Amino acid sequence: MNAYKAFAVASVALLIVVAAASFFVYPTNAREEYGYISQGQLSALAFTGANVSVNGTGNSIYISGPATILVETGPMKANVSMYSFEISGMINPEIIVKQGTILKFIVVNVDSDASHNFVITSASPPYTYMSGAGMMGGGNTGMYGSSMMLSPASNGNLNYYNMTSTFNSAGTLWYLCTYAGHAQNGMYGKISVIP
Ligand SMILES: [Cu+2]
Repeated sequence: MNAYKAFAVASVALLIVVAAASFFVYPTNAREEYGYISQGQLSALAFTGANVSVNGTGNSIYISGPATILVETGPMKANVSMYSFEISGMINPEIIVKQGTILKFIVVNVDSDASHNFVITSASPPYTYMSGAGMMGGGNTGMYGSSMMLSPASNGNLNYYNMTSTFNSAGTLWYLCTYAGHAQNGMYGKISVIP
């Protein structure tokens, strides 16, 4: 084996070791993932996955087990307030989740002229103009998680943030946008964790 070959083999071996170490050190449910996607990539994401039942007439979604939920912030739709979340085709639906469930939220800001985030809290409405002041998270902070503030879409790039929350205790929680004035104007919804 010449020196070049030995170097190449050593490099590949090192890459494998580093990749394996990253995998074990950072489980996916603890890693913050963010960036931007195109409208086409968003369309490919727009799914209702396993363990998810949508009740359109009840404006609710029931989740019986581990699932991935797509949350679009600030939908640009006629007759829909910009102070909204769109989940599985519904506006600010109640999310009913079985206790103990791990949910991955893919939060995508589809609004082209406002920033939004997605924060889970036990603080109930009504919310004030600055309701988010004490809740503002820079990442997966707080008991149930919060996305970073996502800038408006620009040049077809939609900012997203992935977060994972485990709902271990039965009770009522809320999701909201903590940008000043948004929750006050209705940008929130209920999460019911049921035994
Ligand atoms: Cu907002």
